[in-house]
Amino acid sequence: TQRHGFVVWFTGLSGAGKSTLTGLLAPELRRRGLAVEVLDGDEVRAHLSKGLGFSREDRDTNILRIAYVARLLARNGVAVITAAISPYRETRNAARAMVESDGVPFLEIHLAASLEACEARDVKGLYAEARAGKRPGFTGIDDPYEPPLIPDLRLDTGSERPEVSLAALVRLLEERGLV
Ligand code: GGZ
Repeated sequence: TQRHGFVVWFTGLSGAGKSTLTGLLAPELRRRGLAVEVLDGDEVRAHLSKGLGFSREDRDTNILRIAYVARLLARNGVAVITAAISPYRETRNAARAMVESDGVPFLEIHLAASLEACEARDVKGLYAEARAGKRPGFTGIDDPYEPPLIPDLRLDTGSERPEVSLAALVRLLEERGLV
């Protein structure tokens, strides 16, 4: 029996926990017998989107490429997890439309850690660089992030532990009959 693919689309600020949650969800889905592929912003920008910057146009190009590949994979039964900031509402909606045009379920998951929480962690020191003016156009500092109005799920990754977020996410996938 062919598995049905789907797309879990994480969106949130740098440091909101997209990669962390991806690192928990992917093995959990594999454990349940699903074929899983991850499209992480950093990884995609090293390969598929090499050379793109952080203007609105380049971010949109990046996101629509990720959506295109996610669609190809998911319509062949793969559970796809994407982890890019994807700051623009309209572009996320275009990503959803592309995926759903093939009848593939698309779940927009807002990792809603506040800017304050992300900046306090500053795992990679990027916020400090942005505040110092060394990274102009940094999301949340001097570049927009448009939160989803009606996400499939919103997780408070600023305060709750990643394992708790994961459990809520798996529950949603079960409710939707995807796992
Ligand atoms: C936002 C930036 C920027 C700027 C470099 N703005 O936490 P990270 O480091 O590892 O993830 C961020 C990543 C963002 O790439 P995405 O492909 O996810 O962005 S988008 O969806 O908007 O296309 C961050 C780093 O790249 N980074 N400069 N100016 N994040």
